[in-house]
Amino acid sequence: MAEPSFIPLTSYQEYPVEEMVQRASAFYEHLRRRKTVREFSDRPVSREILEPCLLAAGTAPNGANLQPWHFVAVSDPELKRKIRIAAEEEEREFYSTRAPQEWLDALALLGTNEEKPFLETAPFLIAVFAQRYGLLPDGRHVKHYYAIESVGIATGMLITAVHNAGLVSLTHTPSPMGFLNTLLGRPENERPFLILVVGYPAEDAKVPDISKKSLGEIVTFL
Ligand code: IYR
Repeated sequence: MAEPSFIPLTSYQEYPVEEMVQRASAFYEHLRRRKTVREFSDRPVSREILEPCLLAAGTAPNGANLQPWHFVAVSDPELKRKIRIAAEEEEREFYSTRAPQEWLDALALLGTNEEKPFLETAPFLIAVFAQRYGLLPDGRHVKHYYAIESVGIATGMLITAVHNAGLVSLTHTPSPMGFLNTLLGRPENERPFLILVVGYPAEDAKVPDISKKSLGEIVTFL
C-alpha cells in the first residue's frame, strides 16, 4: 500500500473578511450573467482558450484523486455532422415517443426540440466521459469511486471556466448517447456524461426568459 506524502499548503491565500465578501459577491455577479445558449455563431474558437478551461476542469476534487474523466474536444466538421445526425435521431425518438408528457411540459419554457443545428454550427463540442473504472495498460481494472459526482463537479468547473473566458456553452444530453463512444473511439470503461457545446453566441441569440430561485428557496442556515 502506498504511503501518504504531504507538502506545505502554499497555494492558499487568505483575504480580509471585507475583501472576501466583495470577492464572493463579485463572483456571483459574474456567474449570474451566464446563460445557457442554444444559438451559436460559427466563429472559430482558439484551442488556446479551451486548453486552460479543460485544465481548470481537471483540478476538480474527485474520488481518491483517480480523476475519472476524459474530455474529447471536437472541432472537425465531419465529426460534428455525424454527432448531430446521431443525436437528432435519438432526440426525435425522445420528443415523439420516449418522453412522457410531464417531461415535455417541464421543457416547454425552454423551447427545445429535436433539431440540434448547434452541434454543427458551434466551433467546439466537448464530449465529457466518466470512467466507470480505470484501465491499466495490461487490461486490469482499477475501481473508481464517486465517478459521476466527480465528473459532475469537473463539468461545473468547465462550464464556469468557459463562461469566465468569455464564451458561452450549452449542456446537451441526447439520451441515450452511447453513439459517442463509437464516433469518438472511446473505450468501454467510459460512459458519455454530456456534450458541452462551446463557442460565441449568434449575433441575434435569444435565451429563455427564466429566473433562478432565491436564496431563501435554495438555502437553509441552521
Ligand atoms: N435531451 C433533450 C431534452 C432536454 C432535457 C432536459 I431535462 C433539458 O433541460 C433540455 C432538453 C434535448 O437536448 O433537447
